[in-house]
Amino acid sequence: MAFFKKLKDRLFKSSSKIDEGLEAIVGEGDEAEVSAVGETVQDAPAQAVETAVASPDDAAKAEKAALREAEKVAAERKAQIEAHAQAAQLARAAEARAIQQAADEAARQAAEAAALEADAERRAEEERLLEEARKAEDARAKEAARHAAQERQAEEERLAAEQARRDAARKAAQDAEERAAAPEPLRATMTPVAPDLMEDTSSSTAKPGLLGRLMGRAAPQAVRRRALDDEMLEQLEELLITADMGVDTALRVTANMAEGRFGKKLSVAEIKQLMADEIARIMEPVARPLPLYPKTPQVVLVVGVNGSGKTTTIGKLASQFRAAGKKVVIAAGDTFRAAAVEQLQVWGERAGVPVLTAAQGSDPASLAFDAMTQAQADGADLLLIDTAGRLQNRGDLMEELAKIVRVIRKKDAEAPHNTLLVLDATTGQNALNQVKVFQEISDVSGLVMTKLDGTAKGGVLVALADKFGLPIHAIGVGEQIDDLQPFDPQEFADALVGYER
Ligand SMILES: Nc1nc2c(ncn2[C@@H]2O[C@H](COP(=O)(O)OP(=O)(O)OP(=O)(O)O)[C@@H](O)[C@H]2O)c(=O)[nH]1
Ligand SMILES: [Mg+2]
Repeated sequence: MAFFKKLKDRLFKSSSKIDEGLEAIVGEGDEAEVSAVGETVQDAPAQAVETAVASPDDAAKAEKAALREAEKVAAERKAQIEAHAQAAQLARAAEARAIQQAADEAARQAAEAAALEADAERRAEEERLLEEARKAEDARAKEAARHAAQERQAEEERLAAEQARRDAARKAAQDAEERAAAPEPLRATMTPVAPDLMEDTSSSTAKPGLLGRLMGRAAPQAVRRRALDDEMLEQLEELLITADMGVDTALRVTANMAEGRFGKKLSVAEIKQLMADEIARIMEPVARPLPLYPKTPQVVLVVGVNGSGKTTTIGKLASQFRAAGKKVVIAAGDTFRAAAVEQLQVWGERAGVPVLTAAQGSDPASLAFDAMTQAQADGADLLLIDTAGRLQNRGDLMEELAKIVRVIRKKDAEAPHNTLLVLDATTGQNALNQVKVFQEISDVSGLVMTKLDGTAKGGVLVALADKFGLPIHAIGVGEQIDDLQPFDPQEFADALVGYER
């Protein structure tokens, strides 16, 4: 019995260490078998002795039978013990398998749980990424919508500006027509600045006396004044901006006007003078006539957008140089339109200057080269080259201008000596943009501002001087041959603000 107890104890104590348990079991089994067989064998002779008392034969038989019986019992006992040992071993193995299975099951469940968790995490991450992508897409859509709205607005503003420009041009044309009989000076056609200063004054106007009123006579006009304050400066700024001076330049002009004068009472005339002087100060450094060089022929390349006044300006320039005793040749480099060539021929005739032309659609660069050859052969002082202003295709125009420059440089490495950008004053602030664009595609050396006779937007010239500092060689003040004037900053500034000296 001790064997089973030990076995049982071991089995349950060391169930996790199956190997060890098995060793121990097998070791103890051998011992138990030996002692069990011994016990059985000791019991059997006792019975045989008891039966031998009856008769010697019978006793011998009985002893034999008892011995056989004892052997049989011992064999059965041994078989029984072996069966038990086997059953116990099977039970232990089954239990170990069950434990192993339970462990496997636990591990499988843990792995499954981990996989589920990983899966949940992955799904959460996917969800997060999707959410982010959705948000990014939303943001992109919003941005695109905002951009489209801005573009729409910009387009509307551009169209409005275009319309305003056309209206101004139409009005300018009407004004020009009206003035044609007796052309007015530039000054009279510009919008006087500071028109509403009279409304806000600090000094009262004396009323006419009784007699004066009865007689219908007005009292002498008192000079109205207003203290220079923030509000007034803002009004002045706005006024300058409406004259297309641009915000930055308008601010600079008013800030300089205010310096040391804050709180001071100023009359309209004083304000106009201050303003005109400030504007003239900005314009002074850029007022430079077209420089003439000793090297001839001096090549002047004339560039600018469609309709800015290039051809007209070339006609006027040719006429003035001719009048100054210079020999001039014109090249009709705008071979794109037949009408452009004819227009230039008319100007050439008026100015008494030869105009070199080429067939419509032919290469302007080759015409420029021929014109250069002829100008050199004729000993001309100046070669003025007209160009097409098709900015619709900037790349083409850039290439066209670059090619003209390339070929004339074969004749004179320093040509063109001047690249004149012609700007239309009626385009207002757009002129600033045109300068930027033409500076990118050509080597602009100076400006001519046309149509200053018919616009309230002359202020853009101040902004141009302030921003780019390019020389302003001349201004166009009409369509006639002598309507091109040297640029006089003080006269221009006075005309712009409506100040009479
Ligand atoms: N009032 C006024 N009109 C001008 C002035 N300069 C040019 N013009 C007019 O502006 C229009 C266009 O002038 P053009 O000389 O043909 O302009 P362009 O730059 O050669 O034009 P494209 O050859 O089409 O590129 C014409 O009707 C000119 O009479 C100016 O100073 N004052
Ligand atoms: Mg032209």
